[in-house]
Amino acid sequence: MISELWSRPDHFPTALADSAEAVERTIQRLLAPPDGPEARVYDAMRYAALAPGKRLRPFLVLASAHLFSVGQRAALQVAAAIELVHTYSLVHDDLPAMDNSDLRRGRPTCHKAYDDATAILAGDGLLTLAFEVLAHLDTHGDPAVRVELVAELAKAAGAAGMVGGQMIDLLAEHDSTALDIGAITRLQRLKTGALIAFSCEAGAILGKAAIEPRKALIAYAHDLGLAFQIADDLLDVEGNEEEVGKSVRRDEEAGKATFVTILGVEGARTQARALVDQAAGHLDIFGDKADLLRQCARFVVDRKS
Ligand code: GRG
Repeated sequence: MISELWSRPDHFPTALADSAEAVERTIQRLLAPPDGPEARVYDAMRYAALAPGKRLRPFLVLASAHLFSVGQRAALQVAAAIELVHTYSLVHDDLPAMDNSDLRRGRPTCHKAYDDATAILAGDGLLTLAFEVLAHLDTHGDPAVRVELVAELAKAAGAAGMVGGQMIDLLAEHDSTALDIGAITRLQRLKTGALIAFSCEAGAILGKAAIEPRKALIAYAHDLGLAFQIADDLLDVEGNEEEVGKSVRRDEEAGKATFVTILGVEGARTQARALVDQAAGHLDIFGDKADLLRQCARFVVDRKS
């Protein structure tokens, strides 16, 4: 049972820490380095994936799977897979050809610690491993469930999701008037929201849930994803590098249109809080069992990193 992972199943910060520990153990197992010179790419993959991240997406997988009483091993496989894809996106986003960042998760970025080519390969290795994990028998006994997980994650991570969002973002760079609020919302739904939505839906896929609870989780995830992005934009303006663990003021330097440039700091904060309330409202059908997901929505906008 997933709830056995949580030493305090009613307390979000502890549940997040317990989930993170379990998912890190799973990633350690999945990334056991081989003998031979290819070990270097495993080192770089481990460096990036085991760096201290919040493990928010894995938490969403575990908490959504908990709603449908999914087994712990299956949920941890999917939780690790989503974290591998997320980490790949960070490694590639930090490269000189994209965001050109030196700091990630409080450490030198993967290409700074290794080199550009190794970082590209590490990202490729993380992305492809995620699909190997989803296709593994440990993830679910029913091959139809495994195929659905593979197809949904591919959609969320690919050109119809995160990659597409990143493309729009790169095209709009250096032009703060290129995107209006509708266009920014769409861009972020793709770039950040699609993986968050998959994380929430994954529990329903694993649990072979009915359409109604599945729709409720997708609606929750959409509001949560936007609130998360607004909070990220606020951190870029208000946070400090040490606490946030990555370079800040990058949006301003790049002259980027963000929720904050359009809504202002206070407007963005108000919008993020309204989205959190709306997100929590979608969970009513799950009763108390969704309390951690409700607390998670608050955390997403109150976080400092
Ligand atoms: C390179 C295909 C490709 C996509 C990159 C996700 C992404 C797209 C870029 C990351 C840049 C960025 C700062 C996006 C804003 C939202 C976001 C994904 C923040 C990082 O996620 P957190 O806060 O990070 O969950 P941790 O380190 O805690 O896992």
